[in-house]
Amino acid sequence: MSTMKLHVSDPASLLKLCSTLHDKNSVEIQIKVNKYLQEQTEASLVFLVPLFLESEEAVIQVLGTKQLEREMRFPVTNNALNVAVKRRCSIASPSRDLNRDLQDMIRTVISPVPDTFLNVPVPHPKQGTIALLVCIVNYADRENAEFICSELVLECFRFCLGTVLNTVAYEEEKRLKKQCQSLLSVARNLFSRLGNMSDLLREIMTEARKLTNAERCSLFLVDHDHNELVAKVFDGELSNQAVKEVRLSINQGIAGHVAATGELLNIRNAYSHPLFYRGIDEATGFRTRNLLCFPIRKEDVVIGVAELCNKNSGYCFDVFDEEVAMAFSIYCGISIMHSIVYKNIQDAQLRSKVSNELMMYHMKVSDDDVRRVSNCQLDHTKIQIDNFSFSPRMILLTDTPCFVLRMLDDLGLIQHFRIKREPLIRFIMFVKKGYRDTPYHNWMHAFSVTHFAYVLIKNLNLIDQGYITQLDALALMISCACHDLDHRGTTNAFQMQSCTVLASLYSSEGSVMERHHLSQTLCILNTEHCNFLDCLSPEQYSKCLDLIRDMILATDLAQHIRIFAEQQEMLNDGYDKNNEKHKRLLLSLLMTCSDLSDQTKDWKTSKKIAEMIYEEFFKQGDMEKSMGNNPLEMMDRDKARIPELQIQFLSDIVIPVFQLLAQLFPPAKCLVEATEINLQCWSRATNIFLERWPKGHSSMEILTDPDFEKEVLELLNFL
Ligand code: 7OP
Ligand code: ZN
Repeated sequence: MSTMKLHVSDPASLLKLCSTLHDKNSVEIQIKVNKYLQEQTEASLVFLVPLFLESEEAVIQVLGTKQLEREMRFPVTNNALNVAVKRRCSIASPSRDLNRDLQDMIRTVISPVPDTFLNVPVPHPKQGTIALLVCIVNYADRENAEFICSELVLECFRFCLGTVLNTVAYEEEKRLKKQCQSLLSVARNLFSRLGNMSDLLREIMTEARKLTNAERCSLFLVDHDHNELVAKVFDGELSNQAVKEVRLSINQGIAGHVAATGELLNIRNAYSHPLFYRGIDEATGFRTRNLLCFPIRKEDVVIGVAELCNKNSGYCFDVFDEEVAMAFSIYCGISIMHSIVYKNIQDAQLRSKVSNELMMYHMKVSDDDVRRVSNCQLDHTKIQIDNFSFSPRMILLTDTPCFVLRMLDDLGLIQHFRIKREPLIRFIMFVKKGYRDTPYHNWMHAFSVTHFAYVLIKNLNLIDQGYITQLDALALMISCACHDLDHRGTTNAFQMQSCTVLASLYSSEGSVMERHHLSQTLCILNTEHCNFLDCLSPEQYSKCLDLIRDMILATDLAQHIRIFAEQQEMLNDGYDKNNEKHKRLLLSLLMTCSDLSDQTKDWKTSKKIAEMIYEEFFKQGDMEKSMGNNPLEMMDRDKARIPELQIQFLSDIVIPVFQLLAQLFPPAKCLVEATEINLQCWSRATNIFLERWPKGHSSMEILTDPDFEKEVLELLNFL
């Protein structure tokens, strides 16, 4: 226990010191310790250098009894102090081996700076590392002076080390917390300016100057194509577009070096640095003293360089500034990249808008086309189109716009809403053009669906009986006409599987194609001279668009299957005309019925529709095969047993839908019956089909063989 005995210290003074170390402030504590050690060693100056081992940094806050205006941080690695740390014993070093800054600082307390000073390392009793250094300047000249000083220090810190280290660590934590907070608020500031690149760059420099207390700043972006640096912000002023851009070669000067190496440069004396270019100072009369130049990266690539010039208040940039600059540069990199991405997205959006305008312009429906429809010479009373058994597909393609007009007229909608004919006709003709030439999902399909909705509204007296309003009826008719706009003859599953543009736009919300049909509808509606809905009040207009949205999305069979149970429940509980939810379910049901209405026509139609649908399905199946995917059996021309698939489709989906309709509207029973006849036909067809199939006929050949249709009909007539 002899080590516990004090060799040189005066126990009373040391105890007195210990009893006063209760401040929560490392400066106060260091002043007291320094003062004690100055008295005991009779030195003119004692100061402590606490070490942060993780960061290999030293920090000096107090010289003797004087608190520095600004704490000094520097790396211990390249320093005279490091010798004592490495050797772990007291050592007298020449003062000139100290940092220039530190020498300057000491000069403010003792001038001239003495030649040597004693450096005493204090080890951490548990960790075995050096916790701090004590520097003793001008100590009493006595025998064994160095030994006595070291002993005084070690004995002192045997009691005070914990207090000193803990307060220093506590303040370091506080400093880091503050640094984090200020970086966070910088990040918030930067990230709110992503929409405007020049605004962002200016703000980056303002923040960088604020954080490091620099006098001036410049920012360069790297132009990798030309190996050049482009000056974006000079001295806090955004470079004017009118003034020619300032460009530097990437291997020129300090900024070029930083861009090339990606490493931060902290230059304490600009004029003695070989890379420094005096030309600018000479031209501007500005005097550059010191520089902190750091890279801004996107991942590993340097995309920019920031140059901070002249630390205010006469100091140099220190380790603290370097640290902040590196953290800050990460935010700069992220915000610059995001700003670029944001700009690209905005540009892409604008370009797509412009090209859409161009397309719309060329797709333009001429005034002549519109006039032809509005002056239609057809005798519309000659054919009666308003019954369930009428086949809209027998109407000539060129006459269809006129018939849409006639249906809307007949429902009293044009008159009721005072719809202007010209934009309405133009809208209808745009919609017609918006369909592709696919086997099934083409304009004739949309037209026949629209016709069926018309027959439903008219024959079931939906408006007069208060089931739906005129606005609902209008939205229903528009939805039918538009519900498959720009269909590509492929399913939702196909879009997802082959990662089409449409899938990337809409797959997260489901009903990929239906969302596209809706988007196309709104696009046409917003085209010049097409918005025939501007006669609606704003409330009616937005309600109408909501209805259109719901109804187009309802044409996804997956959506129908989701809400089928709700529709059943609604009809079992009794339909309530005043219930908004009931009305929505009814409108969805009307859409589904209209979309599937082909199957309520005669057998010839049912079979013809199957031909079209399987032609489309098989084309998709072929594409899937060529992409190395396995199509559904239904889409595979070598596997699809069409009659069986039709039986399944009619009995599982179509008949239940029309049964629901007939449950609410008894006159619709005929639709169920007509579909059931087709079901029977497909039943008969199964045998004929299976007979021919093994003989090498493809499923499509069998279906399109005229004898097939006849044979099925004959079998039916036998009944
Ligand atoms: N008749 C039809 C369709 C066969 C009027 C569609 C499907 C689902 C299950 C078959 C099946 C097809 C589907 C409409 C009409 C149109 C139904 C969506 C289809 N006869 N199909 N078919 N459909 O996905 F067993 F392709 F748009
Ligand atoms: Zn459809």
